[in-house]
Amino acid sequence: MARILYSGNRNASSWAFRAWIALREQNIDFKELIVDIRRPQRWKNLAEIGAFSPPAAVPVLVDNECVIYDSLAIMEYANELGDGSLLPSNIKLRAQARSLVAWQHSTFSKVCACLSFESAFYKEKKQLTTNEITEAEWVYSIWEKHLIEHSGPYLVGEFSLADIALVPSVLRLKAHHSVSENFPLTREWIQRLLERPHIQEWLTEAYALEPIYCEGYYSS
Ligand SMILES: N[C@@H](CCC(=O)N[C@@H](CS)C(=O)NCC(=O)O)C(=O)O
Repeated sequence: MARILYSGNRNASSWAFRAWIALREQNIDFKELIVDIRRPQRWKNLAEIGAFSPPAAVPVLVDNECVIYDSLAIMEYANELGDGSLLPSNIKLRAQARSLVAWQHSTFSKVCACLSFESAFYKEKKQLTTNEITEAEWVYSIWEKHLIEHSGPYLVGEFSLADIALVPSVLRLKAHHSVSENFPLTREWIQRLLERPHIQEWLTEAYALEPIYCEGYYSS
């Protein structure tokens, strides 16, 4: 097998999760090597990744001589290697899908910043602050608007990279603050999204792992 995805722990690597979903959804053949990014071995293992990939992070897809780093580049590559269906053919819808992906990729992590991906898998969840609840509700309202505008079933109509990019955020937000009846389309979208077989496959493995506790989670 000449195509290798250097991935991360199922319950820790949200970025690898996105790349992996895109590859699987497009039926791309690849071998996966899971890099253990738990501390303290994280540093040694990522340094080894740095020997062939400048960011020294996961995910990295090595396709023969081509090293593709960063989940966003891998998602786009998966879509192009496959049938291209993960981005809408309509230019404006495609731009909207890319806007959601870009937002997730750049500043979205500041939303409820103390809710790491790892925390989505904790048995005991902390209580959110009032500000965090307001932020979560605001995000749900934005997803709801997208779903109303495009009549679903996914954020920009058909299933796309936008939905894939948001899976880890869906998990960490909904694990801490359930989506109320005020956002009926969002509730249905989340259920539809998380029931996709590939996403289920990753999550089943993730829930079976020992949780990875992040410092400060219960005290922040
Ligand atoms: N922008 C990168 C972020 C990758 C990233 O931060 N990966 C984490 C694991 S989920 C990592 O390897 N971090 C190591 C580091 O940043 O030192 C991407 O989308 O692939």
